[in-house]
Amino acid sequence: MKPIVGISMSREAAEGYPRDFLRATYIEAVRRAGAVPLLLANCDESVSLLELCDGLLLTGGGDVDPTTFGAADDGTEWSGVSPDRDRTELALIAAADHLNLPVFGICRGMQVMAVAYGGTLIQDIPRRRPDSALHHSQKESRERVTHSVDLEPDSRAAEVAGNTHFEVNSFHHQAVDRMPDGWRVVGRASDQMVEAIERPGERYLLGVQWHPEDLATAHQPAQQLFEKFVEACLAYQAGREQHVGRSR
Ligand SMILES: [Mn+2]
Repeated sequence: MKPIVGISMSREAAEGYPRDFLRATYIEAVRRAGAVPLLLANCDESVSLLELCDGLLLTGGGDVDPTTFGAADDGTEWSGVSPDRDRTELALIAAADHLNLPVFGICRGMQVMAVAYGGTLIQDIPRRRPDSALHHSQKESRERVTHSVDLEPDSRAAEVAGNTHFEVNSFHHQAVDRMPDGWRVVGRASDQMVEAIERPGERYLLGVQWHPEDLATAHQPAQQLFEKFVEACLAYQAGREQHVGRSR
């Protein structure tokens, strides 16, 4: 059986009603890499579905509530804050830890990983870093690349992407600020904004600030981010099947 990747979802209001949704490029990227996507709704019960999963993909979306990382509201204009989503994803990350699952975080997903392990976020790049000449909230379409990233040559991120310097897309006004203990910044934009993080060690814990799911068909590093993550999920699945009681 193919490995199963649990995928977190956005929660935002549409026409006045809250809804959970996911852009289909995430689903297609996971499928192309050879895994089965399992969408995880924003509710406490989703944590039990992780028992079925071989990996967790944390997706992009609205801002993380600053109270989750102990920050005061600094007057930033928030967009898409959802306490239900924050609570669900923080619980999923804790459960993934317990299960030793591989985790891949994209955009908000990388930020929520940093917060879950004790890091903080820059709440609004234009306010905190007005000197940045880069536009991290690009107006171009999602499959267009607009700034470069440099990855640390000895990082998992560089090994996975197969390259240390390439162009990416960018849809964020927040960024990782203080890093959690035991984690490492492994990618930066030319204005030094954090673009990739990982926790060194055997377990696959990697986050990127850009959106490889929107680039993956034409962009080799983006495609490989999904393929190598699914390889880690396959290895997890193989290990799980050796343990009586954890097979399905
Ligand atoms: Mn960026």
